[in-house]
Amino acid sequence: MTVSLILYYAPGACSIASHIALQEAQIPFDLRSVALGAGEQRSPDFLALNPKGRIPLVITPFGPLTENPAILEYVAALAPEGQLAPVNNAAKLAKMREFNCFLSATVHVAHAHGPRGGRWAKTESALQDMKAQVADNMLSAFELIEQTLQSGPWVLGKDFSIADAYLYTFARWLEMDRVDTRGLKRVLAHRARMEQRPAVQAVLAAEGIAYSRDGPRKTGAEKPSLNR
Ligand SMILES: N[C@@H](CCC(=O)N[C@@H](CS)C(=O)NCC(=O)O)C(=O)O
Repeated sequence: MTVSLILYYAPGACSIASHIALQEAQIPFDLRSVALGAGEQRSPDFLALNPKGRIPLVITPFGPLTENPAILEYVAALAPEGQLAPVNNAAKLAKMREFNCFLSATVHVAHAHGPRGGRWAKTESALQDMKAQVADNMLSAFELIEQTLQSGPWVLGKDFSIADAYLYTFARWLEMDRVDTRGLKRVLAHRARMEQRPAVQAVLAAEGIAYSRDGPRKTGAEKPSLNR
């Protein structure tokens, strides 16, 4: 089945998970960049497509689709032979969803308390308190992920899946979040392993963003952005 998809994204933002999945799936899609720093996500045109005012947003034949976990599973369903999700194994599928839910509801939110603290608090001292917790909360979450990666090389073990694209998204932010990564050897190795994949390399080039610290460093400097 050929579908026509459009991904609204911002360079280096969480939309990179959906971008990688689309690239891995080798299905045709178009890209539209959204200038988050300029507030384009709150423009009437964008809000008409996604009233949440967030990316990623994918325009599908059945209308707009938001939320990374949902987009990732939709893309996986379009990919041939279940190469991006264990669609025929209920237990593995549930484990993958468990992992993706943790990323979406805990890891992403822990990160957002830094750059987007204004969603939860207004006073300067409350904002500073939340910012100060980001590194610790991200580290606690990533220590659990470090255990998940014990069997490796991928989140689900030997099979690559959309959970790997999603994990890579947040692993890219560890330094920005001032996380002490010394105890996260498997996470860092996973991040470097992701950057060996041609699909990830194509996405970094398309978004114009840099490899992570241990990656092959083939692209130029990351564009400054207020993306997350
Ligand atoms: N729960 C959503 C979160 C999406 C989200 O927060 N996206 C950020 C970029 S990483 C965004 O659009 N931020 C713009 C803003 O908050 O104004 C998902 O997982 O897709």
